[in-house]
This record gives sequence, structure tokens and C-alpha cells, in this order.
Amino acid sequence: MSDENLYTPPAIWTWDQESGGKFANINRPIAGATHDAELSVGKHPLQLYSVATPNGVKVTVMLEELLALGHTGAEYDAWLINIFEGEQFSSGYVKLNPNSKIPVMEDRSTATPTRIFESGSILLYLAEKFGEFLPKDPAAKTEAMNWLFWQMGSAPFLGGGFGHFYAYAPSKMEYPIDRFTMEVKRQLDVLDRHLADNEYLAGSEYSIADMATWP
Ligand SMILES: N[C@@H](CCC(=O)N[C@@H](CS)C(=O)NCC(=O)O)C(=O)O
Repeated sequence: MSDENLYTPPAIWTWDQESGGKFANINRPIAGATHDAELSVGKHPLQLYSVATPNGVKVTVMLEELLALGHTGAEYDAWLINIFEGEQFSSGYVKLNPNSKIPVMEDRSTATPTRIFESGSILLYLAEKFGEFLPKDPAAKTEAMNWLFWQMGSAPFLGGGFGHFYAYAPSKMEYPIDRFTMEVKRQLDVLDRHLADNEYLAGSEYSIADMATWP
């Protein structure tokens, strides 16, 4: 490991400069809106604000699966959020997702519109609303939840960390690349071993855990 990457962290970190790297223009240490703009609303019961990243794809897979089963209540308007341009920080978007990440969904078929953020929460909301893709058997349902939370808790953060240091950071640093690569590979091995003995993550039934994990 070379010395050029040595950094002595200050006792109290302050935001003095952009961190560098591909997403420096949208990275800030504070939450909230950066500009005023309302979101578009279409005619369907569900409004989805997203983009086709792995986290975004989870929800479109679920909606398309529901539509394929004939659930017309799952008709949705899909609005593209350009996260490279910071559209996730508009006042309208932050009202639906205070965490400013895609995807977010609004269900306008409820008495007052319901906002749903976090891809796992959206999958669970849709599974319960339509009674699909979540096993009815309690043991299998728990297994689906185990894998859904496993995916949510590990993959995006680890995959994101891996991708950041491997591809987007302003310089290539051995330590974080090795650290993230090792853990991403271990997580994939967890998955591989489980799927060696099970057709789907929850056992024999295709569920929202698979939809979360596949992308
Ligand atoms: N835990 C969140 C993660 C969502 C997430 O990380 N979204 C990324 C794209 S995959 C995003 O919106 N990035 C924009 C940003 O960080 O400003 C979820 O599952 O919904």
C-alpha cells in the first residue's frame, strides 16, 4: 500500500470541500431539498419515481409481475428521476422520500395518498396490498423476510461501496477495494450456497426476496 493515500482524520470533521469522484456534485453531509420543484402525477393508482439502477429495478420487476397476474390496481406511472442531476433533492421528491434516494412510490388509491420509500418497504407494501409473492405459510414467509432484510441490509451498501472505490473514487486505493471486494464476494458465496439447496430464496416459492436480490 502506498503512502500517498495516508490521511489523518481531524478530531471534528467539517465539510470544507467536495469529496471528489464521480458523484461529488450531488454528495452533501446534510439532508433536505436543494431546490423547489413539484413531482409530476399521472392517471394511474401508483406513481413510481425511479431510475433503472439495481434498487430501482426491484420495484418495476414486482409491478410488472403483478400486472402479468392480472392485477389492474398495479397500473403505474413511471417517472424518471435523474440522480446524476440531483432530481432526488427537489422539494417534491423529499416530501415523498426524506432520504432522497430512488425508488419512491406513492399509492393514490388510498383515502389519503400513501408514500412508500426504501425498495424493501415498497416490495412488502405491494406484496401485502395484492396478496402475492409473499408465502402464506409462516415459516416460509419468515424465510422470505430473512432474505429480503439480508439483501437490504448488506447488498446495496456493500455493492455501492465496492463500486465506489473500484470505479468512481478519484484514486484507486488498495485497502478499501480489498475490504469491499472480500465482503461482496463472501455475500455472493452466502447466496450461492443457499441457492445450491433451494430453488428460490424462501424455498420453493418465488417471492419478493428474489425480486430484491436478482438485480
Ligand atoms: N436503501 C435504499 C437505497 C436506495 C439507493 O441507494 N438509491 C440510489 C440509486 S441505486 C440513489 O438514489 N442514489 C442517489 C444519491 O445517493 O443521491 C433502497 O433500497 O431504496
